[in-house]
Amino acid sequence: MKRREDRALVTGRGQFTADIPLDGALHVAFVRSDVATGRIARIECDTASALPGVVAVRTAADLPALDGPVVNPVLELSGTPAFEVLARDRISAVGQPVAAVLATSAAAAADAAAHVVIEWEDDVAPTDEVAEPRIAMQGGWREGDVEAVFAEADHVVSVTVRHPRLAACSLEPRSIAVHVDRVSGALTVWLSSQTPHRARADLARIFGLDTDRIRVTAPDIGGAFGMKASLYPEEIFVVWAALQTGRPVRWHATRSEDLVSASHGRGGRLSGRLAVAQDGRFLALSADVEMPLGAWLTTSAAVPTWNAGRILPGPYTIDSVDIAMRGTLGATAPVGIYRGAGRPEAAMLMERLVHEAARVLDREPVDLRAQNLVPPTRMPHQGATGIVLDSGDYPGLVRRFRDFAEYGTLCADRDRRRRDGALVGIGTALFVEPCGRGWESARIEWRSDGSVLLATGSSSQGHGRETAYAQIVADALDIDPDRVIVREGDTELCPNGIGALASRSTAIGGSAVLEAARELRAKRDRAGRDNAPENTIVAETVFQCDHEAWGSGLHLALVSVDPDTGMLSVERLVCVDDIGTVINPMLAEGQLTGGVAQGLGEAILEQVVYDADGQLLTGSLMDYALPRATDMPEIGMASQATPAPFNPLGAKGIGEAGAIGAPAAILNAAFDALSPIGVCELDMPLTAARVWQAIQSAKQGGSA
Ligand code: SMO
Repeated sequence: MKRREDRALVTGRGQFTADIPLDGALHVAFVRSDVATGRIARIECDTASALPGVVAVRTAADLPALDGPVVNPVLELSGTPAFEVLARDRISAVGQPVAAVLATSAAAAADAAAHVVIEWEDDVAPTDEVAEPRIAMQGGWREGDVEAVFAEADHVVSVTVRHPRLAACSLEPRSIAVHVDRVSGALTVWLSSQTPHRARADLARIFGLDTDRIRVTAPDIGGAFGMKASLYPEEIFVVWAALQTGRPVRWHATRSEDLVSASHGRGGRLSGRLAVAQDGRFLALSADVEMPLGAWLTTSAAVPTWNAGRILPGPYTIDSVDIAMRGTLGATAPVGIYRGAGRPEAAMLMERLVHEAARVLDREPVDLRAQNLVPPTRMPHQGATGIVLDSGDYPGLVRRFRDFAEYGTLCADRDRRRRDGALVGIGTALFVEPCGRGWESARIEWRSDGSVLLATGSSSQGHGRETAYAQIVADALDIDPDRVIVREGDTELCPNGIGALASRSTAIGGSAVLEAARELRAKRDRAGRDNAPENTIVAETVFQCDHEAWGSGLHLALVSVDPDTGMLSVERLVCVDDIGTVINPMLAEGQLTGGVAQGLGEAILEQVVYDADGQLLTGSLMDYALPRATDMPEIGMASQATPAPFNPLGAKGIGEAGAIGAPAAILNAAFDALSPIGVCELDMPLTAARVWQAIQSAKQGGSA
């Protein structure tokens, strides 16, 4: 079934937050800090205030103290920085909002913002903050006598991986429009969000309002990727301004505003050691996970660090682990969840260690993995960090991969090209992916005209939920999907819910939809078809799942390197994934493709760069390199399904799989291509300049 959302979207009839008509709305433009640290000496607003169309210029002095997001404490939090809507005294990062102009048009607001002058006093140099990172969260796991195992192991391999800091770059930047009802004072907030109910709860808390006085609507969303799961200072300001003026207020971020102040992803430094027996058994793992957090903490700020640590042992039986994690603050934009949220970091470190172990033991890497996998007979399996792998057939996945990828032939081709002098490599990555737990809601009505109305607490961030949920309902009720109307992303029309994140919207959200549909069917059968046209039948469920569903995948990259320029080409990618029950293969393929594109971006192109003064050097898409269609190779895709046992759909997640598997496969392939000429250190993104430099260092025998 094709995406029913697309007809409107591709004919320009989608309705994004910026498309919402609001008569007489004021537009906001933010004046942002152009230094990373320092004290605000004076803000000169008079010139800006006098410009045509300007209604007000606001600074922190005009604002009450307003709270920010509440950080999900999956790790022990310490030294949580203050949250500020507009900087009051001290600056914490380049791009931090310092003042805001309210004007009758977006252009007038932007013009006036350019006339606000901020005078600074330097007191702390940003480099000092970089030199002494402040720890804001930490945690870890110790299982077994790790040091003794390392001391006695035949081999110990070690690896350090530095992840580039990434920008989510959703097609639609952050966007908010707010309307205050003049009579009731009730607030309507259109917000480009993947978590509308959470946004409502946060706004109610921050402004001391009842939740039923606030309606948050997430209309069409042009991507989110984790970046739109937490409220931002800018958004809180817009709501405050609407409440304060009683007028509609709106703000639609520019691309550059998103690059400088939306939450970034990745950026971690992970190092690990793996103890391996001569016969190939993995004996112990020790790892150190250090993640940047930026200047303030989003709702899920701790999640990437926590995920990276707990998922690290992956699909392998490793009984002894010593894993330490830290999140550190810095004078930059915040770093939060971004497609994968720690899963890519875990897979990368583990799979680099596996490839390194294979090199040292002179073993074939896929073969070495197969020896150490948790067997299906031991599912569910509790790992050393407390994670419970619910299901999966990892050896089966390996067999399917070997067969589908024609792995033996690919390797033979590589060896032949290598003998002819080419720099060519194959890398593989086997990973597991936890896909949400907790609850989600759904309400279904059988209406007198024979249509079925589904309202889901889950939501879409542009990833086709309307289509998938209509299919689930149609299957359960044995009706045509066209008869199913889907409402999502609206706190007034939908039951309380969580939203679209953590690869949960099918496994958890879809299961809630299925349970509600089954209940509806049972009610209808009890009522009998004769009564149905007159009496609307309703079913409402909250589905609760205490176990995560764990997807898995084995991805392969084939790369070649031009020895003269360092240009790395990803020639082929193969993805074999186990996502349990698949609702819509086309949607799954789309999700995987998008994830692979973002994973390839991390591996070879993308990087947010700050200089030593904390200045952002990648403030536009001229400098921040997103993958284009021509950068994407052919992707071979195959699947194997082991249904998830703890949700009624049997579904696992696919939204993040490509972003997890692709970078590790590509980095492993790059090492495979370049280690024969002595390259043993390479950092992402694998730009031509970096690869060329690594080749030159190796030639001079100076590679670290
Ligand atoms: S990184 Mo996600 O949207 O949980």
